[in-house]
Amino acid sequence: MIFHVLTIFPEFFRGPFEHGVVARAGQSGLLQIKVHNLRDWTYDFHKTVDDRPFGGGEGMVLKAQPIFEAAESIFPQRDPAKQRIALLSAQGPLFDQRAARRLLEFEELLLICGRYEGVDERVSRHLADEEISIGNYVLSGGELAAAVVVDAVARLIPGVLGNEDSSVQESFTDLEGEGAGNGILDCPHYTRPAVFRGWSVPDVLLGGNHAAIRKWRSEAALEKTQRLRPELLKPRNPAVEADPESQGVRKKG
Ligand code: 9D3
Repeated sequence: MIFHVLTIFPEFFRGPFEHGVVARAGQSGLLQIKVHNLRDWTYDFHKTVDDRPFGGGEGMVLKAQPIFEAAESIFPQRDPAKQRIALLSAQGPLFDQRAARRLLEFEELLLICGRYEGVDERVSRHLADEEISIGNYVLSGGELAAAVVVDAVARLIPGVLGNEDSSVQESFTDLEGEGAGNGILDCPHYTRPAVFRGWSVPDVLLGGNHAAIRKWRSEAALEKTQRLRPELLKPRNPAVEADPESQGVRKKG
């Protein structure tokens, strides 16, 4: 899979993508990450990417032209079935594990990072296939969000994790499941020592009774979910399963 990131801060991505699973996957050829500098598609001396908003108001808006031209040169033969264009913006539908799985189906993903007060709305309406927000909080730009999306999608690529199976039995996998599964959290984990500052590891984990351990883990996972994420145990709106577009999987118009 090829990840393209379009940004005015290409140097931002040196850190995040040069470590961990993403870096190793890059070295083994399972994925490619290409960071593009938006200013490469400007023609004026100052490489202007932003301008004042029509109608007045605070702050600057990223211009449509450099973003459209960048996308057109990154995807010269645009095939929407194989190439996905996503605009990282605070206004988008929330990114989750289900969205990560959905993006995995594309051969190439272009992540456009917003900055300043916003991005010319024509990018959202006439270029991007979808908008993505990573959460209900205000960031100063889309770069951190793009790194999150790359990480979440990249680790789902078969062979990217050392253990091919470990991505299919972890905390949020159930959330992606079809049908009734609402998903619950992973069970708690402990390692040595058996007593740390007076806090003991549950006795059952120290014995070799694997049936008892399985039972404890499943009960502890449920208890932890109830305590930390009670909303996961409530039934989900079935309309979302029937109509993914209601969760922001958007067709272009
Ligand atoms: C403070 C300005 N806001 C209006 C009151 C709008 C706004 C513009 C630009 C809010 C945030 C940003 C920059 N953020 C992103 O580009 C962004 C983002 C985010 O802020 N939160 C969660 N996900 C994302 S993805 C991109």
